[in-house]
Amino acid sequence: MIELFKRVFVGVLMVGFSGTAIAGSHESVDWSQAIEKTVVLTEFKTEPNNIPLRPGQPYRMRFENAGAFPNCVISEEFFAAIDAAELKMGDEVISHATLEQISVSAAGSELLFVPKKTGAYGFHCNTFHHFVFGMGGVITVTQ
Ligand SMILES: [Cu+2]
Repeated sequence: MIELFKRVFVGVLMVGFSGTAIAGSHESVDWSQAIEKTVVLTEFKTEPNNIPLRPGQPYRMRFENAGAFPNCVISEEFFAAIDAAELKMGDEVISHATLEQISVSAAGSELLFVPKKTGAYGFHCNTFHHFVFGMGGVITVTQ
């Protein structure tokens, strides 16, 4: 039990959780309709770096790390504008995630979510010097 608690606690620290669970509005979502998207992170870019999404559409977004360093996707604004149902980081699965960033190790990460609000949301990687060299982009949610 203590081991499990430690594992979950470390996972929570790694993804920068705010600690609040989202109310379960995504429980009625038909995830078989989820559109799959893949985002590949390397030094010092994110491919694609312009990601168009539709509000209300479920997505399964896979983050792959093809770089030599740990990379991440940080966007407090974007993660506040989605209903995140599940986050996988390697083998670890975290449900009902409220998050501000996703850490992407060599094992990759995957986020199941529905955009709630239209808008343009900038994101970046905070590994040392990565954003300075252009590691970031924009997620645009439009009707
Ligand atoms: Cu980076």
